[in-house]
Amino acid sequence: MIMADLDKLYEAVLGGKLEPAVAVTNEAISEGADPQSIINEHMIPAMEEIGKRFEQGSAFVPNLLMSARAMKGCLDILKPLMAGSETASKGKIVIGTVKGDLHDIGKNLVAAMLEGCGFEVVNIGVDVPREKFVDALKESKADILCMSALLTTTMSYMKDVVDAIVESGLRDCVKIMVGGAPLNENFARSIGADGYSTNANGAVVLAKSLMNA
Ligand code: B12
Repeated sequence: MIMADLDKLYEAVLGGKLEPAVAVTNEAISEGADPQSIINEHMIPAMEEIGKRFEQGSAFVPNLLMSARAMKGCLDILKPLMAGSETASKGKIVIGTVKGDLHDIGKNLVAAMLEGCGFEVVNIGVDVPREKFVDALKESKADILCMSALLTTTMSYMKDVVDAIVESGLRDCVKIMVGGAPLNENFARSIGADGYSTNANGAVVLAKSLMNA
């Protein structure tokens, strides 16, 4: 029985209040709450709401940053609890947000879920140029590359990265997955990616199917 008031977690992430968000998360975890449900049912809806308010002009960049900080604080607690739930590695994945783009909440969530579901994940951060993606793939010998973009102005850079991978001769050794709010299936296909998903759960399903393909 979960006694922790998870509505307060929603309010804390929405209000950008790190300490209360972390406190409710810790309480819920100690009572046996499922990390994935905490993220999907309380934290993501709060980020969606702050995004909506930002679009409507009733929230501003500092609000977004505070909410992002609260979300990250909770994710740091939940991530280790999701990892290692399955033992043998399902495959190796390099993940990064493309050049010019600093959004990393969604990417980190995808990375955490993939890790939690048995993939080995190399997270190479944000604002990643094409050479760095190629180098990371060479170094890690990853099976899958995941790219994230949250801006309409940066999503086109994904094509540059795909081209760089083709030029480096690695295209046949790696599957490419893309995601981020402004993307869609058609865009993913048009840049030559192997798959697209709108969310972190879908990313896991897709990665598993690409590994079996
Ligand atoms: C938080 C936020 C910020 C924070 C980011 C903090 C951080 N550390 O990430 C800060 C304040 C820094 C920020 C800055 C900016 N932002 Co901003 N930001 C957002 C906001 C509100 C939420 C994004 C988020 O975290 N969502 C929650 C996560 C969980 O969802 P997600 O990222 O979509 O990820 C999910 C899926 O997309 C998918 N996914 C994501 N990546 C991948 C990868 C793969 C491989 C797969 C399969 C799936 C997948 O799975 C994820 C989990 O389910 C959005 C609004 C929105 N509704 O999206 C605006 C938004 C993206 N930002 C926007 C803008 C304009 C900016 C700024 C230009 C603002 C400014 N004037 O300074 C700057 C740009 C900075 C830069 N160069 O990147 C616009 C973009 C508009 C556009 N069409 O391009 C948006 C849409 C807001 C708006 N409506 O105006 N932002």
